[in-house]
Amino acid sequence: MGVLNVTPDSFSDGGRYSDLASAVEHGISLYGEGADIVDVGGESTRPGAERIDAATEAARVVPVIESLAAAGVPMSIDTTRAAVAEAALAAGAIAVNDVSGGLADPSMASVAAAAGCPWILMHWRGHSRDMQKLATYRDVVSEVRDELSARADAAIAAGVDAGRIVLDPGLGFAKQAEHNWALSAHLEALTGLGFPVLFAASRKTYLGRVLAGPDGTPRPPDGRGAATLATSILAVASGAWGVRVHEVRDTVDGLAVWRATGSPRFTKI
Ligand code: PMM
Repeated sequence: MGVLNVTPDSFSDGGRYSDLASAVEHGISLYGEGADIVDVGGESTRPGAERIDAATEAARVVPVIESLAAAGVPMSIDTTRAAVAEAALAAGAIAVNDVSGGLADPSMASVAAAAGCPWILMHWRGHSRDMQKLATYRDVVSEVRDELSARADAAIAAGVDAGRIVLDPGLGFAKQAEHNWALSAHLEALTGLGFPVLFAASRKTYLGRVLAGPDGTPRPPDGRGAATLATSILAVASGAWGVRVHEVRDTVDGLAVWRATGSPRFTKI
């Protein structure tokens, strides 16, 4: 999954693709580099981000989705809002990526159920402005597993086909670095729930911290590509179904090497 943020303020690519032409060009290039799906988002979810309204969010993503659909690019819509998801699906998106796991907007489940599309449910405890205050766990692996399992149950109860659900640990969302690492090391707790698992570590701050220089300053997002690739390969080798990344070409190359070891585990949903 290639990342296309049509936002002025995302943590690593904010502002780069906020006009229609550059967003469409980048989406086409991610697909050309081998992304199976391009994830289009119009609202930044970086820690501390303030919310925008639904009309602004839809106005950012819908024209991009229309153009990319016309170019034959498969897309998911990265949104927590049912109205934005509905508009994006009508414009040509084929899946919903909901970082709130259906919690932010009670209408999202009925949109996903009616569309019959894949729905990515990410582990989430609250909106970006104050989510890091919610990063308290006794045992992060079992708590994230149980909270995600509850979200999947709620989706199925609302009429979503279980075969269309994808789970995501939500790295960096109400998580400290040690929580992200624990989840990465115990991905089997999530894959064991029986749903495909999406792993989305790309360029996140906890990788920058591992790569910090002697003064402790985290490596900036543009310098986190190799670390991202390492996490992606480890995740796929641990059973992840997909990886959400900014750098598609390197990821495709890394996965080709992994696949050459004879352990193909890719399935389409
Ligand atoms: N992270 C971001 C945005 N969308 N979606 C899923 N499913 N999982 C994530 O971890 C996730 C996401 C924030 O990162 P970005 O600024 O690189 O998009």
